[in-house]
Amino acid sequence: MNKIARIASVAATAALTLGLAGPAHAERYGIDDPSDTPHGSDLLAVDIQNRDHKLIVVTTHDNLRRAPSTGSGGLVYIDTDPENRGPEFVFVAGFYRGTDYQLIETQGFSPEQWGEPVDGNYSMDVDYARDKVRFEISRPAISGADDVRIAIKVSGTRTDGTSRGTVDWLGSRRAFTPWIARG
Ligand SMILES: [Ca+2]
Ligand SMILES: [Ca+2]
Repeated sequence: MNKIARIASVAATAALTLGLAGPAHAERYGIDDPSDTPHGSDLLAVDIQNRDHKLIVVTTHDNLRRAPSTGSGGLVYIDTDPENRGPEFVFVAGFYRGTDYQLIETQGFSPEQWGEPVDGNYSMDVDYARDKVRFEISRPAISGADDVRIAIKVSGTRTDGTSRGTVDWLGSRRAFTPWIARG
């Protein structure tokens, strides 16, 4: 085989590998969300990658700012067990400077159903320039669950100090995405 043919052969093999890896692995789900509230926390898009070793959720918002007065924050509910009604985990996070985040076990959507913090690796990063929040959750932190589906709720504080009218769910209230296969 001459050099050109060898390169072409390698390229063809690489293309085939990528072609097979696309649909069969790395399940990904993306969806836009309309402008629903006047607040900067308003959810505009979500991208979910259920990779083999970690779950990545990236949310896009109207306008995220560092100021604590924004009160911006969100809840990412993770459903891992279709036999058990509702989500099994909730990622609770503030989106302004100085706030913290925590992944918590839960029996459902209501804060009264929240349980203990999860012992595992997870992180959250806010990109104020791009109005994006990136949540990364290691597979063991969600008990090694395979397929997942997600529900997201965000909210903030208005200039009058109340949170009235700032709650925004991905889609409708307490609605989950379709099940997303483990990649
Ligand atoms: Ca929205
Ligand atoms: Ca469940």
